Amino acid sequence: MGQNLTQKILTSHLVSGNLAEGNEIALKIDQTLTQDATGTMAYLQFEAMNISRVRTECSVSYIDHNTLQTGFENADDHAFLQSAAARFGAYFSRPGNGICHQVHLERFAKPGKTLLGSDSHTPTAGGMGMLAMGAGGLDVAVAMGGGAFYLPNPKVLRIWLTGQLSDWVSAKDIILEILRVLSVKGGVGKIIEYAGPGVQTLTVPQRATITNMGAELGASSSIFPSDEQTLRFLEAQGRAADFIPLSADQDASYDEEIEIDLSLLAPLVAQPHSPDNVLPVTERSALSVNQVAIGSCTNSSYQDLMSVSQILKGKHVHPDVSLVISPGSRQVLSMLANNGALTDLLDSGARLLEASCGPCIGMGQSPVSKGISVRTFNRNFEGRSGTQDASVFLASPEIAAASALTGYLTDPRTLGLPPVVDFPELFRIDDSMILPPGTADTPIRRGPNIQPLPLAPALANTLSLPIILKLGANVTTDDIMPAGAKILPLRSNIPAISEFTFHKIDAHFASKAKTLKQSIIVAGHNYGQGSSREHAALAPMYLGLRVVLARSFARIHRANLINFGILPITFVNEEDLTRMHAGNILHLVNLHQAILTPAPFAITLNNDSDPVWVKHDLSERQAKILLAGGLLNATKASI
Ligand code: MIC
Ligand code: SF4
Repeated sequence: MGQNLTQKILTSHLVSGNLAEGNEIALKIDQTLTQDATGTMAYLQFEAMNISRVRTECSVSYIDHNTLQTGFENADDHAFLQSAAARFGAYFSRPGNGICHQVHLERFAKPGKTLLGSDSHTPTAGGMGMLAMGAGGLDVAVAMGGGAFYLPNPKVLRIWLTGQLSDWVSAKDIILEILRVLSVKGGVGKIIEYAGPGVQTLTVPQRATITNMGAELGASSSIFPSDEQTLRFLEAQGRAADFIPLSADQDASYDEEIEIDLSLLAPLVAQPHSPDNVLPVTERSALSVNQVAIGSCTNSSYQDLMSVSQILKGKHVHPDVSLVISPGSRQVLSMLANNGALTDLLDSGARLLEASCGPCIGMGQSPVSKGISVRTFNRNFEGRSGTQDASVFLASPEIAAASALTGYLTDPRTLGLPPVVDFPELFRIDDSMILPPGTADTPIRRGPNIQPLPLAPALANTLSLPIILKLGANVTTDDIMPAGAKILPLRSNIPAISEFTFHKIDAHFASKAKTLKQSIIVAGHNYGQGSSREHAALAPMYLGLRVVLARSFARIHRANLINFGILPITFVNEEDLTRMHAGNILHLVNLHQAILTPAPFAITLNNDSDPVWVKHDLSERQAKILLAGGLLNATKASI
């Protein structure tokens, strides 16, 4: 029996575990990426491991999230990261050079390799035939030090693409359709592999839009084969030498399969407040729009922005719409400037932002109160835009540009002939904003915003924990630890950022948690979906959260909880969640024994005689991490 593409890369990188069984596997990581909002922690953690230089083939530290510099904090982080990259042997992509995923695809991603990034959209590089995964900063720090990356052995879901996209239908519509079918939980525990005759009709940037938003499916990764399109992209980036052909064997098998006929797709939107709340744009086309935001790591490639410029050329943005555009990289921006498309955008009334994450992570451009914002981004969680009562619709660049012109949510097919964008023979290549690694004696610059890392206490054997919050399904890490211009600058200062934990759900959470000293959260399915930010584990740990009891967890957040010494457990009988309320006490006894044994165990709710049966699904490695009080403690103890 042949291998699928995922199995091929897993096999060639397997350090321990067995691909035939459903347990944990460990992989060798070839490349890492970090960004500034998670990178300061990752580099502080790397430093704490006392390893002098990175041991990967290539590690890149990007500055793309916090570039507003509203105070000294962001600038402190940038200086720290620049000096840390130089000292520890990583490349440093300077602020202004672009969004990590876009730049990585352009300049570093290689077919057949593994990439681990401290950002949930790292699978973007799967558009290049790379096995790219998001993780918490600490897991990335371990990988930078040459350590393996552990993950539950994934299932492989094949999405067989047939046909060809119709005019005005784009890669964004493909992934929105998949989200409609599978939901934000549909990819959990899976790697999504694309195959079929439709694949060759998609360029690498289109594929990257699809693999990028695989994160919204909860998938561990998404991957396309490496083929003629891959070679074409690499040649145009002056990197033909990085090409290898790679695809699944003809007789490969898959755990699950679905099929999508590209020619049947129509322009789609994801309605507030979830990326899987998808329907055809025609069903919402009467809706007035206040803001259109084009950019983010999903849709800010040269091809995307050229389409937008052609749609806007010679026309003017509707007077009631604010149109903001953030190019994905300096390469994209300079090509638009060079060929005149930037002038078309500016003449239409578009407001140009830096090549960075910007509004996607609430760094400016919050919509008007109760505003409708159409964004080409990947997440529309409530409040993420910075305006709590705004409604964010996710859509293709074509829908976004059309809506900016008309002032209402618009089916681009009403505009007539579609844009025609030639694939560049050669992109503009200028790596001068990527600083090569420096020498090991480079001094680290550490401003007052860089605070030492708090460590978790070892897991106690007996715990009586008050339920501090009872939550529903699909709680996001944006709910747990919001981002935005006010909070993001505090990412390297856990005592300061912890004050904002669950702020939008309960403004008094931090003070309550401090009064209780120790606590537990109970929740529904898919707890911790979304961003990889480990602050959503670190800050609650700092405030005394010891256990989360949920119906199920999102992969990255569950790993982050374990890494920071918080025990994630699930219900044997999901209905038991209905028995619990905030303020109740959960008693856990003989925990050490319980987590070292695979069997379910009983805990007590208040003084109820009827116990609550729970399970932990921890590997032995993870149980030991918890017993040590988190991965950093465990790693230190083993050095
Ligand atoms: C996001 O899109 O939510 C982020 C900001 O890129 C995060 C990382 C972070 O919170 O720093 C992600 O996706 O992992
Ligand atoms: Fe940046 Fe948004 Fe992409 Fe996250 S999803 S990396 S904030 S552009």
